[in-house]
Amino acid sequence: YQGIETGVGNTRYSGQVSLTSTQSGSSYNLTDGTRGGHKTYNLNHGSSGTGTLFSQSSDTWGDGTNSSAATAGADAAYGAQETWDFYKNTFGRSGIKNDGVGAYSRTHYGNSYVNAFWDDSCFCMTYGDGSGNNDPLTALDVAGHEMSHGVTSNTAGLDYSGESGGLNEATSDIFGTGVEFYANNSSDPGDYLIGEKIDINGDGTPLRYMDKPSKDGGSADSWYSGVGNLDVHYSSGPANHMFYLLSEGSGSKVINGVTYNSPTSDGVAVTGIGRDAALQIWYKALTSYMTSSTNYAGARTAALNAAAALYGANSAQYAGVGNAFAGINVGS
Ligand code: ASN
Ligand code: ZN
Ligand code: CA
Repeated sequence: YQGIETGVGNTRYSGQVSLTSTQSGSSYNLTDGTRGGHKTYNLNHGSSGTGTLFSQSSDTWGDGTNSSAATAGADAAYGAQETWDFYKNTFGRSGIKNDGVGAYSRTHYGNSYVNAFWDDSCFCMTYGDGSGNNDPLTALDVAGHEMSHGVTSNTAGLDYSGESGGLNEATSDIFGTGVEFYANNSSDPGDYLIGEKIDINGDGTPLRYMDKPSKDGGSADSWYSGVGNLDVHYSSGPANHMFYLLSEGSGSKVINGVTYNSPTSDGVAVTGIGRDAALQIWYKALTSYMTSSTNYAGARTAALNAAAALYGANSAQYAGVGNAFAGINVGS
């Protein structure tokens, strides 16, 4: 017997979730036959190949702690599932290449590896276990961020350096955040913070802040000539900030219990158009108008073109894009 099943994941970061698994004879494995056959593997601290597909005799995965290797598997499988569903149900995109084919995830990479990454050459996701193998990098926004690198590679192909590199990184933060809000998980509710669950700084602070990116100590809040010389995880700041302003507007706001305070570069207040419209505009800009060399000025034109195509050139959404870019010192 072989068939698609609904199992239970006891995750580290997202509580108890349902996971699509596969039954094969008397065992179950983490293959998601409803999402392009996405598979989740255990590298068991190796750093090459795939390791082994998570397989066991029960369809309950992990115990919510690191003492079960399958806990990270459950988080990774959940992240892949929610990322697939976000792209499918928000944009009608079927998988990273929009061809209905799933990727695969590898967990427990190396030892104390404090990163996660998408690799175009294997078409796969890899997660480290974090410092002291204690904080696996398997949170929902990280999963969505990394797999969105695959979407960018297969669409605009934004070069991973200079201003286009910052736009590439911001695109992953924007859609990773989109995945987190989409999942609507009570253990990991949507926010405009990146990596708030993985404690990468060891003091409980997130890796990045979209409302005011400079809070991370390295990111730029607004565009300036030379912003492209920053590391791409810092030159992403202005675009993350633009996306926050476009979604929620400037000033102070509490969302799901988190307080944001977003300034504009020119002090002119900006009104948000809502996250759903902002996501549609950024996705259309990425997939229809941006190219590998798009810079911040080009991103503004791409987003304006996208807003005009989706909502019309006289729409509040079109005006909102212009205002949000003005708020990061791009355009007027
Ligand atoms: N986590 C890093 C990132 O997505 C790893 C990388 O691929 N540069 O930016
Ligand atoms: Zn990235
Ligand atoms: Ca987040």
